[in-house]
Amino acid sequence: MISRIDLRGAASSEAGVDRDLLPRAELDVEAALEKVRPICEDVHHRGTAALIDYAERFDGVKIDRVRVPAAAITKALEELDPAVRAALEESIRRARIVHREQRRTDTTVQVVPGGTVTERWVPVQRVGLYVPGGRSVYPSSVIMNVVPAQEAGVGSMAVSSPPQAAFGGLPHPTILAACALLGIDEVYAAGGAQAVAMFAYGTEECRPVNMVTGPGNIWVAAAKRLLKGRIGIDAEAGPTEIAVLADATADPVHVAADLISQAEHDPLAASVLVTDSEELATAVEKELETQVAMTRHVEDRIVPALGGRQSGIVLVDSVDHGLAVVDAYGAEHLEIQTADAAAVAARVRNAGAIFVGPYAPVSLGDYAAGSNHVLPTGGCACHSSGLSVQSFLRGIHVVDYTREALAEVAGHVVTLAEAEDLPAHGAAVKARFAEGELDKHSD
Ligand code: HSO
Ligand code: ZN
Repeated sequence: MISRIDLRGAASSEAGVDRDLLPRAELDVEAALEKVRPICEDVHHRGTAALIDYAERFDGVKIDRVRVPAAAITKALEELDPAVRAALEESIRRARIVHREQRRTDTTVQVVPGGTVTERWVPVQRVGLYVPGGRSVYPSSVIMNVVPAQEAGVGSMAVSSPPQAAFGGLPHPTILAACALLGIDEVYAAGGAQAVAMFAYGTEECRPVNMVTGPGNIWVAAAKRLLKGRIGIDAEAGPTEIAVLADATADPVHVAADLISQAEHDPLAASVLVTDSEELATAVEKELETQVAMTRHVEDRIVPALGGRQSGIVLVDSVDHGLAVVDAYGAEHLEIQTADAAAVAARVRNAGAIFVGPYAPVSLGDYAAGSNHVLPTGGCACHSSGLSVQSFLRGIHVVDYTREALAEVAGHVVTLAEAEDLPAHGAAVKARFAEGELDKHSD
């Protein structure tokens, strides 16, 4: 069901681990760009009318407005299963505890007497959150996007999710209920690239936003890539990934369960075990057979995900070698299931999130650890981080210098301006002082 890749005997430094030997899915967003371009332009020009047409064409449902009425959102919460409501509330509570602490404070640095630079953290003014509605209806992802934005102080937020024929052209009721729990009352029934275009350009019903976040399929990713610049976007979300770094002390039952848990998302999901123990590898292979037979989504997602070239069991010489491999891979989720897991985890450099020891499975982070589950995929963990309060803030430098402080450094500014053949830059400084006045500051 899952292939083995034997890297034993290979170089063990990070530089020596060939990324191309490691399993990984490929997603061709570029090819989707040309398909989404006319859709985005159509929404730009025809607004709501275009969205209504696309609802019929892509979602198979006739709607006469895109904005979801407030009453539908309230009703969805009233009809929500109380156990699901309690779980969502606990998830929100924990996410808030963690994200609230992420809020950066402004810093003012006095560079010289009379010269200060303040870094002021200002929230993005208006954000659009895309929530998928096809195979994946994830109210947990609503929480993971909305909570950091709210804790950052984003003043205006709208959610969009595809209209569902089964629910009279409204988004899925659990998504609406999650919005209600989070205090979001501006919700639209639009999906795919057209929803991103709605947010970017605005329509009669929806004011344009400054930033669009949230997961989505390849069309959503392509629209975000196309409209980036006009809007800010979060990282492009590819299929989910789990890597487990485990030694002989790991429990194969846990490891197999965790590998299956993320394979359950998508036939392109990646489940990778990196281990120095051949016994563990064999035991996990056996466990996978047993556990897969007992779960759902087997043929359509789990079997293709585990059997795909993006998944595998990677055999390494040692935990140190394993660390080099997981750093080269840069997994979205990395579990450390080794002796002294915390010490091993502390040495990891590249991962979206790290889950330490036997009692921190990725599923905990998906729902209720308090951490965020919108994380970099496809190796982007080597340069990017997951969604956080920081994602919704801009650091604005506020430069405040007195006349005296400017005079002090004016000579250097003029010199650098001349060196760059930009004399007008120097002149802008000199214009503030009388002839000869700067000379006394020239040393
Ligand atoms: N593991 C997914 C998030 C998710 N899991 C939502 C369950 N629901 C990507 O981090
Ligand atoms: Zn998940």
